[in-house]
Amino acid sequence: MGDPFDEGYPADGETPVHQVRLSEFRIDAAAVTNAQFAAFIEATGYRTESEMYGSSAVFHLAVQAAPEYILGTAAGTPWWLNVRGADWAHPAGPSSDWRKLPDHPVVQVSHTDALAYCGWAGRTLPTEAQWEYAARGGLEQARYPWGDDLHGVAADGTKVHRCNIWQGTFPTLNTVDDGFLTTAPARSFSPNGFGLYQTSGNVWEWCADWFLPKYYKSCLAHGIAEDPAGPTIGRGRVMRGGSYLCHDSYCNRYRLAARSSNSPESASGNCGFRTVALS
Ligand SMILES: [Ca+2]
Ligand SMILES: [Ca+2]
Repeated sequence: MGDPFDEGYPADGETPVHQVRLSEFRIDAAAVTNAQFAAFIEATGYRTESEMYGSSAVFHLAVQAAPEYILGTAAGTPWWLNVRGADWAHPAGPSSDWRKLPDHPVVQVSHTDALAYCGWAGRTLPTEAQWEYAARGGLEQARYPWGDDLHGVAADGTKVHRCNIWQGTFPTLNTVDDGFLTTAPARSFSPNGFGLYQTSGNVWEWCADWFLPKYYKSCLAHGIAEDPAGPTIGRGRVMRGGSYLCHDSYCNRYRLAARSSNSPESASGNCGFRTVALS
C-alpha cells in the first residue's frame, strides 16, 4: 500500500509504502448507480444532506440550471458553483434528472448519505486499505489499475483511454477525448484484474476511514498492519480514485496510491461510493 513512485502531493501522505494484511472481503464491481440509490430513496424516504441544505456543488461547465439558481462559487476553487436545487436526483442542477443517467454513479451524496445507503443495503463502506487492495486488481506497486502507463496504444497507433479523466486545459477547456465531460456509466472502460470498474477516474469514492496524512507512518511503525481501519480522528473522511476532473496539471490523484478527503457532510458532482459486504 502506498506510492512507490513518490509522485504524489506530499501533504496527502501517500508514503511510506507499507505492507497490509486484509481479511477476505467482497466489494462492489462498480460504484453505486443512480438507479440503485433511487431504490433506496423510494424504499426509505431518506433525505440527503444536499436536499436539506437546498444546494450543492456543480462543476461550472456541467451546470444545468437557470442563472438565478447559481448562488456563488467556492473560495479558491471558482470552477465549483453552489447551485440551488442540485442534489442526487438533479446532479447538475434543477434542470438535470437522474432518470437520464440511471447507470451512472450517484453523486451529490455526502459520507453520511453513503453510510445511510449502506445501512439500508446491509453493507458498509470499504476501508481505505480494502479500497486500495481491490483497486490494484492484483498488480503489485503499479501506478494504475491496468499498469504504469496512462494510455494504451491501438493497433493503428492511436491513443486508447483507460479511464474517465480530463483532457485539455483545466478548468476551461475539456477536449473530451475519452468521451465524457462529467460522469460515465459506472460500468464503462475495461475492469481491472479483480473485475472492478472505474476505480481510477470517473467519480471519487468515499471510504470508511478518517483521513490523516501521517497514518501510513504509524502503520509502518507497527510492522504489517492487520485490517487497518484508519485513525480514530481526522479532519475529513477518505476519498479515493480521482474523478472526471482530474488532470496531471492540476490533480494527478487518479493514481492508485493517491489519497484525498472531504468533510463528512460535503457533497459534490464528482464524488460517489461503492460498498463492501458486512462479512
Ligand atoms: Ca473525461
Ligand atoms: Ca472512481
